[in-house]
Amino acid sequence: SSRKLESNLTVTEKPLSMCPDVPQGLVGRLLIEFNSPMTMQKVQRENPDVKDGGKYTPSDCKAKQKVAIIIPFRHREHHLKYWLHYLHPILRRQKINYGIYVINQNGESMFNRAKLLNIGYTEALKDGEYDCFVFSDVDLIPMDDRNVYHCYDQPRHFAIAMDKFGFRLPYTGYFGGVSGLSKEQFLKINGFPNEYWGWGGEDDDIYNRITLRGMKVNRPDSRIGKYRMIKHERDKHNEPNPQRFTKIQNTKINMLRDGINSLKYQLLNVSRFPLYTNITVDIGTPP
Ligand code: UDH
Repeated sequence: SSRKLESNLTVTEKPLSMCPDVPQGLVGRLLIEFNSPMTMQKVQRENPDVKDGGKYTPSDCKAKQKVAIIIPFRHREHHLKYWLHYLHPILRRQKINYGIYVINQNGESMFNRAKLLNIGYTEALKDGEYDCFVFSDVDLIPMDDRNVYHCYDQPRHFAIAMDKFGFRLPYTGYFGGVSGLSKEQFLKINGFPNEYWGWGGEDDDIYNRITLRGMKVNRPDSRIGKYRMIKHERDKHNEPNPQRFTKIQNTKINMLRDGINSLKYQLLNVSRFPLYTNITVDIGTPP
């Protein structure tokens, strides 16, 4: 009946307005420490509004972007607990519509950070209509929530002032730690290189790709871009790559064939945990 229709219309919720460019409710500078004991159970209790697989959507406004946060990973469970403990509340205050993807390299062969990030991009898109990708090391925590984890007009470098580098950019072309590219920006550079095995160089290669395609890295103010890194020793099977210096000389040629257009891996497992989605992959071994 029309009465019924009328009452149905009254309960229809009015559409949410867009989230403001500068989110309300940010607190600014944060106290970050890694001494207090941390358990996954505790972090889960702290974040009841996060949905299975580590998904969150602001409830009081409509976010402009959908952001996949990609973490390259192997044997860093202890760091992941702190990362989730600090980042979920920050991202919530930033009014980000997001999902967390931990890309776990199976086995003990040489680590390959950039290839894991390419896999994160690919797998996240199978799971949701993401238009922005934030790539974060598992041991880096922003010290200020005004460092907003979404995408910008140009590729964004977030981790510009880490404690281990004396809170300064180590060199002008540094693009390591935490970065963010829109889907369009990522595809414009053919994604990231798959051929950097072991530590180093892959972030410089990404920086080269960005500038070679006429884009310019965008950064926050240095007071806002401060980070704490969880102290750790060098991991096994991630030794410095001696080829990195020559490889970054050849980005211009190599980026045409090595990237998201040449990515090959084997998907082993996808698990949705309460605070993140774990994706375990076999990425092969260096040639
Ligand atoms: N990562 C892992 N597992 C590994 C290696 C790397 O999860 O075995 C991931 C993790 O997200 C890490 C990121 O890749 O944050 C970058 O690797 P890294 O932390 O080894 O690189 P970073 O430059 O440290 O931060 C280099 C070793 C410093 C040794 C200092 C000893 N005092």
